[in-house]
Amino acid sequence: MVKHTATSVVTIERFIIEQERLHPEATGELSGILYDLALAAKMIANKVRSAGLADILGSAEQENVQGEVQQKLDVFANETIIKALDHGGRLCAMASEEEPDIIPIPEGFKCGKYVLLFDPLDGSSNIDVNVPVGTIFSVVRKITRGARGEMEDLLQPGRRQVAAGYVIYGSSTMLVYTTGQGAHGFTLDPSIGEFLLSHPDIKIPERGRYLSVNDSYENDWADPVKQLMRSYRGIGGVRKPLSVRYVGSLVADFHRNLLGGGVFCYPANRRSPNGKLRLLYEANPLAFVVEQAGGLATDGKQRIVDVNPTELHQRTPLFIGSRSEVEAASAMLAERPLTAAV
Ligand code: P6P
Repeated sequence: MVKHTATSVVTIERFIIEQERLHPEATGELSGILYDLALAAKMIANKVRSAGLADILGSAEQENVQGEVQQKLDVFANETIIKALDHGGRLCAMASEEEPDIIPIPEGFKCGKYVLLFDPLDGSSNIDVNVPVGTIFSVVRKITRGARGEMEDLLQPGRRQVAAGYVIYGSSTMLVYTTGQGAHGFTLDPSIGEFLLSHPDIKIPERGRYLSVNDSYENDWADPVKQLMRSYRGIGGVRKPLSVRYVGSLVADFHRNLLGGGVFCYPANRRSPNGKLRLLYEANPLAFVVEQAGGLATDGKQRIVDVNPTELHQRTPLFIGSRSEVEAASAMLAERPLTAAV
């Protein structure tokens, strides 16, 4: 494997090929999925970039000045990803935050050996106020016998992921992904329409700087969670206080903590007894990325990637980021029930 630095001019396509060559048995199908995701990301980035101008904000099905029906951005993102990947012959099924059930490969298209699960545009309510949003994706292998994907292929624990990552549509557009050989970041150069390697082999700082949590739910948290948040804030003098940074957009909060060190927490609370974030296409892929970067992700009782899914859109409490802070969460929460405050 060529050792790249941030000054190497390496496109994501070239990097994917180099990683594929580490696996002589590779067929190129997983590489093809990553190419197609990068293409979809460029198309979504283009739309997000001009959203404020194209009267595309806010509610769906508005007619713009040309009388065209405007799609909501998350509908656009969802359809862009499906159309970019449904005919490549590498997938046997997909699942999306935007779709209630399994997304089959259209009749007439070849089915492949992988499954793609994704959140096409997480945090899309933030677009209207120009806050960064993101796409999150997870790839697992098909485990059932037939050609077409089944729900069982979708409901796999995160440790079975073969690839995962996210795109952040922020001051620049970045794609961060892993195939189990480190976590790597690529920044879109809009002048040439290429994702270029900008963050090779990302490593999250062992100790965090930032705490990302919405503490308006504090009254609804279980006592151990309240105690954990106090310790993160340095109350009791056990830990150095973390700076609170909460954007309210998961990918933006996660990405800042990945690069700068920190912990993102979305605990269970009385109103959301299983937390708010989705296991299969939000927590699992980010957990794969953060573990590859040397961090951790837990639901308070176990590694996120060890949770056995039972439903496609199931939610999970999430504590994810720097090793020191997530280990503190596991230590403080694991012994005691995390049912919300009674
Ligand atoms: P709250 C956005 O709606 C989202 O799904 C994530 O991107 C974000 O981290 C979370 O919800 C914010 O939730 O309850 O703090 O507004």
